[in-house]
Amino acid sequence: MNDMEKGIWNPERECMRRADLERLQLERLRSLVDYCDRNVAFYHQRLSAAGVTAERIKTLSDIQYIPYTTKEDLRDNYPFGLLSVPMKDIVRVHASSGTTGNPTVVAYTRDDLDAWSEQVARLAVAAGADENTLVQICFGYGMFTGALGLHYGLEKIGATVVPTSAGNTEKQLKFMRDFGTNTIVATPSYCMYLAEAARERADQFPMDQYKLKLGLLGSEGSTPEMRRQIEEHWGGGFFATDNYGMSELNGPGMSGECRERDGLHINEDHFLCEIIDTKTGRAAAPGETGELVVTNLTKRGLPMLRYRTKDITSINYEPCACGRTSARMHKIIGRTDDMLKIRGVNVFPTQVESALIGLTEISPHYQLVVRRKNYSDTLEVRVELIDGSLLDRYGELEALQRRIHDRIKSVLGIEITVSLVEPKTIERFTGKAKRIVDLRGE
Ligand code: DLL
Repeated sequence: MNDMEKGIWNPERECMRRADLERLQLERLRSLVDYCDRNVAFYHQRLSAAGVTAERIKTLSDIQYIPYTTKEDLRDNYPFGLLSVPMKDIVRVHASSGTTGNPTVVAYTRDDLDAWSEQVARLAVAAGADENTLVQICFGYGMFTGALGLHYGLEKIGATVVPTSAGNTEKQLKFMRDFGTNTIVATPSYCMYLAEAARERADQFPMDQYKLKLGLLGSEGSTPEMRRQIEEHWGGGFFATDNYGMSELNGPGMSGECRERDGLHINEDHFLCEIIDTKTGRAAAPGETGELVVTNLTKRGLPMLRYRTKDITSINYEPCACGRTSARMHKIIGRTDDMLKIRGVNVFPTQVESALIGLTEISPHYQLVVRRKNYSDTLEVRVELIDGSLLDRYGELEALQRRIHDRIKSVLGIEITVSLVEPKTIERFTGKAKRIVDLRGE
């Protein structure tokens, strides 16, 4: 079954004929609805109120009758209200890093962990990993799903896993050089941070001491331009893929790029995806951009029916040049809730990032500061200089500021202010970068 040599871990599943796949999805959806109805009081009430039973699901489009599940539902049932099995059958618990209110708790049976490892294994192989992979996992171990998710998936394919966790730059770089680490798992921003740190030490440790060839990056958005910079910073043919997932849907493993990097392959036999119009809750037209809604067809410990991810993307059902037939989602464009609305205009941090990349005078670290003045929102983009002495050369500084301003303005279509700050003054993150500082409530 495992066909790593051809770069496909599970061809039987990843290259299914669509008709066969849809038959399997329907069978799994019906079984999941029946399971939720019988084993989770919350779902039983929701499904009964909507008049939905497994028998009512005759085609995949009948999924529309199933009510959505939201993050608020998980929080309201904190910590274990949505479990479908007794605690003795749960072998792992994770939680997402909620900044307000109760965190979102998720739980796995042994079968859930097996399915999760399988999902991650497929995406790791699609990215180019195999049993010769020696990988440093630079995600924080702990309640976050990223580290253990990738850890188990990579072990499953026979890779050598080094669980360095996030932080401790000197150790990370030393292990990379000494172990001959060829693969890194990290957020794009931390991968960039490590590359910068390696370059800063290049006098002592030349860049050719690093053997990194592959980055399985994910857990936060990044533009193609940012990826190009990360790859250039590491050099030596370093190649990075984008990987998507969320705790509520196991963690990493839902979708990821293959070597073609033309969309993120969805593990469709496990995840039934829909795109909806956030405002109306209705299905978007095929290929249209909207909010991603996911039903985890195989998860049992804490099952997830029609989960509203708040992530914005579109889905392409055309087969890929890599040979997989699985649908591909577009890189996440933003979230319905980190989307800033500035004077009526939707703004995503990724738009600002794409305007900044390619300017040699600035580093890839930036922040968007939103304030409210006279009932109107203002956006300040704080950008970090590479050379601090520019701050003393007023003419040059002003010209750079104007250039950045004009670039961002032409992308966003709204007036903004640009502040250029000293090198290394914008906070660095070992996990997800926080780009938005929202001071409107103050
Ligand atoms: O970030 C799971 C994960 C770990 C995915 C490692 C990939 C690699 P959460 O902490 O629950 O789970 O955060 C989920 O992060 O709804 C997206 O908004 C965002 N996100 C995750 N991956 C990407 C990505 C993990 N590749 C939330 N691009 C999601 C953009 C992403 N946003």
